[in-house]
Amino acid sequence: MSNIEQTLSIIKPDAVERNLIEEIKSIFIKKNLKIKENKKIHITKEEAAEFYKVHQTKPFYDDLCAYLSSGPIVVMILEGNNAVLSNREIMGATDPKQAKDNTIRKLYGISIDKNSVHGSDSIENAKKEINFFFKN
Ligand code: IDP
Ligand code: MG
Repeated sequence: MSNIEQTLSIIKPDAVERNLIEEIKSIFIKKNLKIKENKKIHITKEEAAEFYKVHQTKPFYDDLCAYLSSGPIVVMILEGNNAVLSNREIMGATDPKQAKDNTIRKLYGISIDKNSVHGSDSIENAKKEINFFFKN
């Protein structure tokens, strides 16, 4: 049975800087996730802090917010069967060193912080994150 969901994906500054936008998009498309919305933006550190506020108690929070706002990013709504989990599988583990072969983070991630992509971790967070970037 199909279970069509939407999730939020971000191509992070390290990947945009290395001109990996089209490669990464083509991986989602090959794996049957449609790119429903897509925009290249450069957010402020304050916006990054709002987006990542679930991590505000973590020791890496400040660096994380500085990083996400350090250069252009591409934010996308991906849609497809079990899109939230499917995107997480396509991305691979947070730390590229732990990520499985052929995942985006294994292929392109540089380090645990410069790990090339973000993906929502639940349906509820996907809704919040989509709304954060694509509210009208
Ligand atoms: P996720 O991106 O795989 O969902 P989260 O645990 O939600 O991973 O962490 C959000 C982001 O924070 C990660 O993608 C990574 O860039 C960064 N991060 C996570 N853990 C660490 C760490 O231990 N040191 C530095 N950065 C980290
Ligand atoms: Mg996360």
